[in-house]
Amino acid sequence: MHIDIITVQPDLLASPFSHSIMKRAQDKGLLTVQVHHLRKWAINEYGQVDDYQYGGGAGMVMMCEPLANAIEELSTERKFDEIIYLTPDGKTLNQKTANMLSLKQNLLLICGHYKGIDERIREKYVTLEISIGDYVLSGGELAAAVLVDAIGRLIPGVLGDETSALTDSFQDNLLAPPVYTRPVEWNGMKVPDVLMSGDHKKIEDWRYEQALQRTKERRPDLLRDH
Ligand code: 6GU
Repeated sequence: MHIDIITVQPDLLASPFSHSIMKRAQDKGLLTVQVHHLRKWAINEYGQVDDYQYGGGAGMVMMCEPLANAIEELSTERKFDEIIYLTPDGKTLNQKTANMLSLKQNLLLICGHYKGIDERIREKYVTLEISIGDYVLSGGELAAAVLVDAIGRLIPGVLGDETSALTDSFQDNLLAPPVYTRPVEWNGMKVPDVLMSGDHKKIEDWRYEQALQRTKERRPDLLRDH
């Protein structure tokens, strides 16, 4: 998979993809991420990419021309499966959307800043609008980093243990069960006996029950779709 990201704050996206699982995905050649500074497509020598909004009001709007030129140029290099705009008024990201996007070849992410991007760019180019939750960030960059991480680890072959993404929280609209490691007793608290029984069927049943219980208590809303 190749992911292009258009931003006015490339520094914010310099390091998140060079660690851990994201690094492994790139080292294995399964994921490449390219960050593009929108200034490259600025309309004048001052590097202008935003302007005042029609109708008045505080806050700048990212202009059509630089964005359109960036999108058009990158589209000559790659055929994008989705052009995604990160915005608080987009569809809230969930595991189902991450799964769907992890099977694509080429994605283009557009990070909004200030008051966002001119509506006409959304109309003409954007195929999917994503928010990462009901709170406001200063820009789309951290949301883009979250999205790339959520997608990247799901790309077939990225995770060493192929089954481990399948047992993540949310993968079946269930939260993950509790986990334990050594020592068997710590601060008077013991690891549940069943986990040391060696009975794989019993362990699997226990984990499922725990996951169900935890989801009922913490996220009953998820059980509707389970
Ligand atoms: Cl995608 N962008 C911004 N600016 N804020 C957000 C968001 C995105 N998702 C949640 N809050």
